[in-house]
Amino acid sequence: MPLKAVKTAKFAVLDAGGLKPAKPAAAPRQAPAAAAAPPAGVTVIDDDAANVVLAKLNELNIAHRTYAHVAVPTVDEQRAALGSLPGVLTKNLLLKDKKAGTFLVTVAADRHVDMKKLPTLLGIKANANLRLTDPSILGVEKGAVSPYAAINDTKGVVTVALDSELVNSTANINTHPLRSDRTVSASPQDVVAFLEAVQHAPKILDFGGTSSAPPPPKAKAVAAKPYKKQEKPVKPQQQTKSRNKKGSKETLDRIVASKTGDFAAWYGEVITKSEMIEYGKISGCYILRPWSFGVWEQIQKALDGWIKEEPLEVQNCYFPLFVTKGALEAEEDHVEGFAPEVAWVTKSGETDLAEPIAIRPTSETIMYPEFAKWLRSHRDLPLKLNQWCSVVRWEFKYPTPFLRSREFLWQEGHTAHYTLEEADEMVYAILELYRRVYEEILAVPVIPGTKTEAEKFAGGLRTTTVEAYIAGSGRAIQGATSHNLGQNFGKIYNIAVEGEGGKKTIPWQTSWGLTTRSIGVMVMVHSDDQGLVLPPKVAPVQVVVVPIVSKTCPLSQLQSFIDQVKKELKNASIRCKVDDRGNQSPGWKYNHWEQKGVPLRLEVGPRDAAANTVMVVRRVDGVKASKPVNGLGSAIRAELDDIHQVMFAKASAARDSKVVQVTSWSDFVPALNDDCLVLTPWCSPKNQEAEDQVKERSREESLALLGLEAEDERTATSLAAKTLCVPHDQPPLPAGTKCFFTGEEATCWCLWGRSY
Ligand code: 87F
Repeated sequence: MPLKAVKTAKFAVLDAGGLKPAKPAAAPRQAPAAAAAPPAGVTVIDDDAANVVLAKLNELNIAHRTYAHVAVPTVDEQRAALGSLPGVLTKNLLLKDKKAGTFLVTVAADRHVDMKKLPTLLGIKANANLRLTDPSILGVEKGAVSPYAAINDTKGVVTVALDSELVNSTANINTHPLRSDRTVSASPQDVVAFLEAVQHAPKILDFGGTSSAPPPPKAKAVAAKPYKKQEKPVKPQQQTKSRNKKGSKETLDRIVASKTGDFAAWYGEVITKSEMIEYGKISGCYILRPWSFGVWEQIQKALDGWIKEEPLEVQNCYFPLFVTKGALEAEEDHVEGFAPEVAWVTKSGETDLAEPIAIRPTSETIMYPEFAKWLRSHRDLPLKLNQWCSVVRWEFKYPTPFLRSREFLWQEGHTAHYTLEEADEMVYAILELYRRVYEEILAVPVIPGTKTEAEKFAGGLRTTTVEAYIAGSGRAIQGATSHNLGQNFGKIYNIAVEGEGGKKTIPWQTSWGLTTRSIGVMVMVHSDDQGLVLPPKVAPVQVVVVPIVSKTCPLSQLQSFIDQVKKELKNASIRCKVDDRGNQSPGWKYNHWEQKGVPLRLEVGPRDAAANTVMVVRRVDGVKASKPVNGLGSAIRAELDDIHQVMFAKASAARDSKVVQVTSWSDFVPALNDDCLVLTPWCSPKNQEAEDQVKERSREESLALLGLEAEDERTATSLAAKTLCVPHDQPPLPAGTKCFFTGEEATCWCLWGRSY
């Protein structure tokens, strides 16, 4: 709903000195609308240096105008004083619930706030008893409350919520800088920037209802270029400075790009600023810092445990990194197509090797000659091996950390069985474990299915896959694969056993792999503009404890209470860390751990210690709740489980809203352009020719819509649709349903999408 601008006409203007010029390096900000002459009875002053809000606005180079007037503790009086000043006046409600905490809710002055719906909107218990509370906790008097007062909440007690209508409007916000005889006019984005800078990044919520004001400019019609996503504004560069204990300024390098604005830039910032990735010296090679390697260790721990236990009983092993030319090239189908990606060692020192040796891109050709030696009798079967290692594939396509790198970590499993059925069982059992890694560990929903002939691993019989969806880019991504290799490799590497009747039998083999790509998928699916959001099962730190220390309450005073909190958590096997660094403020620490995606923050101050409680804040939705220290371990466990569910539900809803069924070609490319995964009735997973045609036609139609001639060959994200899989969970296919492309009788539903 549009907001209503202030209409009446008795206002005062401060001189333009209140509008500080931006420093040359700072991103220019749009100045508030020029003001007319002040009405009688109003004094014009420059910014008051003693006013910490005005000082902060200047420090942040935020363009603003300050208006001086008589004290106007009510909105009506403020409106009467300011008259036709362009912009929106605000209603500011400081509300408290004993358990849920304190909230400052700011909406346009004429906006109705439904108090019944408010708790749910704020993400607290629906029956929370929110009451107006004394504004002295924000260091202001009644009538001077505004979002700017958050600057005085150095303990981070208050959660600020702004109406999305207010934030999305082009109208300036006119509100008090700690005193009711001043009004500051600044853009909504700048009010948000101010709040972020004072460690009170607001919740932006839709309060519904009606109010009227200048509507935001209409977005350009997208019809001309339906596929190109609507441009979203990129956040201006921000750095958060917060006072530390000693009063010095520490700078937190905040994320600048937004997930909806520039997804690729946003991803790059999230993984570097959360300290997951450092760029290596060689293109496509990345350093996994402890924060991402810790995630990988959790993935490893889960999957490694599952494959080792009954009924699978896979054993871990390790094979060499190198492979001879002969072994690598023994299986033509397998290497064909992959050959350009193989990296070779050709020298030792200055001497050429007699024959170059390859660095493993996968280990079939290294392992299977050994299988041939070890497998003699059917009693030697099944053989089930796995190795955790890195592999090298010298890709030509542009690399992306985690998703596509030249060296990556994975596990590769290789098994041999007496019968085809046993091999199939193995393939599906592993696929189910991969589904569980994504859904139960990473909280990422996936679609299990079988690849078409065109997309399967050429060296095998059939390939199964789990496919994930990345809403931020509208693309699908293969999460992991599990292949039934049939007897192909057995024939090539002479693997044969004496069967039950004494007859020579070639075993049926499988191979399967899950890589560090899974970390990239997890980051892309869950993280937000504040940074990483880690699913609790893989977070290297699940709970960070931040002591709220001050001059009157040094750390020593809280130490024994903190030890008690820590013990409770450790006893419940919760990975926790106390951030007791003395050189950073609590606010800085909140932002730092938020950027690193730690699922829960416990704020521990003197009042909490006295009450034997802690304030628990969730990364996923910012919900705060006070919890007793007694029984804290099990309460936090339950909270972590709930966070996992919330993350999975959120990601599932985002994915499900983009899975559509299409039965005719005319709807196909438009659906792709709408970032959808498209389920179509399909003639046959074996019809490679038709599949190629769909790929080509979807590419051509998309290019034509964009007015482009060709795609960059190195892009990892083509415009062409690919088959992702034939999902194992098939919708009903009524007899007589026709293939959406060939018009032949359909045999299955096939899932298509643009993919990584
Ligand atoms: C690149 C160069 C050489 C993929 C390659 O999926 C060979 C290959 O064989 C290659 N890229 N592949 C297919 C890998 C198949 C299979 N290997 C075991 C897996 C899972 C783990």
